[in-house]
Amino acid sequence: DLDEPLQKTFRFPPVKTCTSQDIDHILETQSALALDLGGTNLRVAIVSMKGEIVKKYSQGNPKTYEDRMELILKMCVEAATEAVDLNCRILGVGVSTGGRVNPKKGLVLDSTSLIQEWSSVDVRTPISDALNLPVWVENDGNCAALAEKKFGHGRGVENFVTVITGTGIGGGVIQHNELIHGSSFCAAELGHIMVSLEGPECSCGSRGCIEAYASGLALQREAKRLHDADLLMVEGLSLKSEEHVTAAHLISAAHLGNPTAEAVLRTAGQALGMGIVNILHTVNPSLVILSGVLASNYHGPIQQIIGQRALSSAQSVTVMTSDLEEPALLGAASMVLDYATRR
Ligand code: ADP
Ligand code: BMX
Ligand code: MG
Ligand code: CA
Ligand code: ZN
Repeated sequence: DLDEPLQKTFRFPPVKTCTSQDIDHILETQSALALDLGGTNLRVAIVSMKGEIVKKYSQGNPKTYEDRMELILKMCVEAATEAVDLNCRILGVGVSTGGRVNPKKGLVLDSTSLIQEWSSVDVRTPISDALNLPVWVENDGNCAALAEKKFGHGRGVENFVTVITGTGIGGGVIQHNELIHGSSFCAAELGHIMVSLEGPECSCGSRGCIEAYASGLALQREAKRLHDADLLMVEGLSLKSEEHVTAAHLISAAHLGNPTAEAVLRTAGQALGMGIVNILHTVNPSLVILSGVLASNYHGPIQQIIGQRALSSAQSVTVMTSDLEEPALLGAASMVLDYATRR
């Protein structure tokens, strides 16, 4: 409300009446398509500006390049079509994937055996061509860190690290408010921090990596081993004869007091804890955020190992469990949403 003299100085343009089309446009929610490709699952979601997952699609991640790319395009087209009915305006596509990623080029450089036929792959071009939208690609652990920075416990935190457990273990490092990528896009592969000279084999080809001790796949391997040796079952644990043995069974068995399962879980927690101490001594974050299906099981053990094994100046770190539903998907979306709203 300007004073009269000012109203004369500033000549306001005539008020334009909104057409119903303009109003529809305003009511549309600006959104992103987000993809997450992991060792087990392929997820696609429509994500709103506020970080709400409007709709989510899940499939197994196919084992070959061809099948995977075909499914990616099919799921994206389906989601983009449904977005119209949901009144979501898709601004672009964000892709989170396991493997070393060159985000400038939209390339997956190389992958461990968790994702087969996923090395030297141009992920951007086929998706961008099929949907006619801009596409961002980033490593899944790095995406999880971006999600925490925008929507989670990492908001306003200058130096933090995230560790996400799924089939493997992903990581992301925020240093001075930015992701670190390193000299050849291999920084923050935190799952492959080694905590023993020998140790279990890892899907990266090495051994003793924290992923080989504490990931979903590692716990599933141990669950099977115990089951084969008749050491898994305990009163209260239900496992039908045709049912697959999973990490969840091992965790249940441990919680039900099976001492062998407890020992496996303790070793996993210790290995992960040691790995995190190594991270503290490398980048000295003020916060470590744990996410993924196994996060809550590891929170206590990690804090204990930090207390026992970290240098005193690193003890001030806070360890938290994420409260985000799907960090990797949300981080993938954030690349689109941040770009679209840049000033
Ligand atoms: P991806 O690795 O494909 O990104 P997810 O993050 O969805 O996939 O994690 C899948 C992994 O988590 C699988 O190894 C699965 O066995 C394990 N998992 C899923 N649900 C549970 C659960 N409730 N408890 C323990 N492990 C689980
Ligand atoms: C593996 C590696 C990481 C990834 C991590 C978590 C590949 C294909 N993956 O360590 O890049 O961040 O798994 O992946 O090289 P997820 O399958 O548990 O989501
Ligand atoms: Mg994942
Ligand atoms: Ca990473
Ligand atoms: Zn490894």
